[in-house]
Amino acid sequence: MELLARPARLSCADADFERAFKARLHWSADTDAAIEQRVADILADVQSRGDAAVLEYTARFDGLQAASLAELEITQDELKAAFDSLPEVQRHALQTAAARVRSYHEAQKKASGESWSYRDADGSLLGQKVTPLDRVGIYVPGGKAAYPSSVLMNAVPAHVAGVREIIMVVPTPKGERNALVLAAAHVAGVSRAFTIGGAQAVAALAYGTATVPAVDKITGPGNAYVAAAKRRVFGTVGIDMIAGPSEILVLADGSTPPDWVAMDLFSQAEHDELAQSILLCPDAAYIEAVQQAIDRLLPEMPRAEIIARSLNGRGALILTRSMEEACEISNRIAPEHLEISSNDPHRWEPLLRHAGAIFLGAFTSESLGDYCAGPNHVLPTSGTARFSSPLGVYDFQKRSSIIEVSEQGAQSLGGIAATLAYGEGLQAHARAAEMRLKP
Ligand code: HSO
Ligand code: ZN
Repeated sequence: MELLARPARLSCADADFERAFKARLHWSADTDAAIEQRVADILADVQSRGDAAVLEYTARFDGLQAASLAELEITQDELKAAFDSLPEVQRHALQTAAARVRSYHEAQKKASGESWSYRDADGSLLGQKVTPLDRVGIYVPGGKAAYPSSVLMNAVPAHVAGVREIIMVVPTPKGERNALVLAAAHVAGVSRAFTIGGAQAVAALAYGTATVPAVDKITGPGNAYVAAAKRRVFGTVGIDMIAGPSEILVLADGSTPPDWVAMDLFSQAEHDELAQSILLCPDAAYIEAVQQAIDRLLPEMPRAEIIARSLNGRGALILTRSMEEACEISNRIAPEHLEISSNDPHRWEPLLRHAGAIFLGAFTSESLGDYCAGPNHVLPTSGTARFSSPLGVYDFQKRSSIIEVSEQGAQSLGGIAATLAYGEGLQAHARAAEMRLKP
C-alpha cells in the first residue's frame, strides 16, 4: 500500500478557518488514572524499601537482574571505554557538539546567571547571589528514543552552572547499553550513572536510597510513567518541565527550496506520530510545491510511517493572506521550534513573540539546533512557550537575596517598617526595627 502524507490544508480566508484551526491544534495530554496509580505505588515502595524495591522493578520491567544496586552503576572507566569504542567520526561529532553547547551556555551564564548588587543612598547593600544546585539527576530514556544529544543538552548546562554532582539514570532493557549515550555522558562530565529507569529511577533520585544519592532537581524527558513520577516528586525536588511531542512551525515566504522545507517538517514528524509540523505561507503555489516535495521525498524515509501518521493526524499547511498574518498565527500557536524560512528573516523576527527557539533564514535547519548549533534543544512544547523558556544554566542555579543595611539605612527604613508592622498587628517586627533607631 502506498504511503501518503497529507497534512490538513487550511486557508485563513475561509469562513470555517477558526474552527478547523482549533480542531487541528487540539491535543489531549490527559493523564491516565491507571498509570497515576501504579506510579504512586512505585514511588511509595521505593521510598520505604529503597535499593531492594528499585532492584525488583528493574528486574520486572527491564529484565535486568542484579544482586545489588551497586552492580547497576556504570563506572567512569566504562563511560570512557564507551567513548573510546566509537569511530573517530562519532567521537569528533560528540566533542564538537559538546564544545559548542558549552560555549553557548557559558555565554548564557555571563549574561544572566551572575550575582549582582548595588548600594542605595544610605550605603546599604542590596543584591542577589546566584548559586548552583548541589546535585542533579538526569533522566535519559532508553530504547527507541535514546538520544545522546539529549545527554549533552541536560548535562552540559548543569556543568556550566557549577553543579558538583550530576547523576544520570538510563534504563537498559535486558542490559543492552547504548555506547553513544554512555560516551555522551563521558564527554559532558556526568559524575555517576546507573542503569535504572522508569518511575523507580525517578523515585530513587528524589528520595535517595542506600546506593543512589538524593538529588535536588531532576531533568530530562521520559515516557508517561516517568512524566507522572516527575509530576509527583515535584516539591520534594525540582523538575525541569513535562515535555510533550515535538513541534515545528515553518513560516515561509516562498524563497526557500520546497524540498528543504518538506524535510524540515519531516524532521520533527519522524520523532513521534503525535509530533506536530505546520507550514504557514501566503503563497498558494509554494504550498502546493511543498506538498509535492513531501510526496516525492516520503518514500525515501526509513521512518516514513511515523512521518505520515504525524502529518496526517496533526500536520497542517496553512495559506495566510500575508506574512504579517502568518506571524500572528504563529504567536497563537507558540511552537517549540519556529523556522523563519525567508530571505529577509530579520524583517519578521520582531513580530514573533512566542516560540521555544527561533531559527532564522533558509540555511538554519531546525536539526542543526537539535545537535550542535549551541542553544539547548530541551524546549517548551504544547503552547507553553507563552510563559516558559528553553532548559538553561538558570535551571541549575538558584538565587538568594542579599541585604546589608547600614546604620544610616536602619534610620531611614526603621520608621517605615514599624508603621507597616503595626498595621499588620505584628509588634515584634515593629520593635525590632525601632530598637535600631537612634534616640
Ligand atoms: N527535536 C527534539 C530533540 C532531538 N532531536 C533529539 C533529535 N534528537 C526536541 O524537540
Ligand atoms: Zn529533533
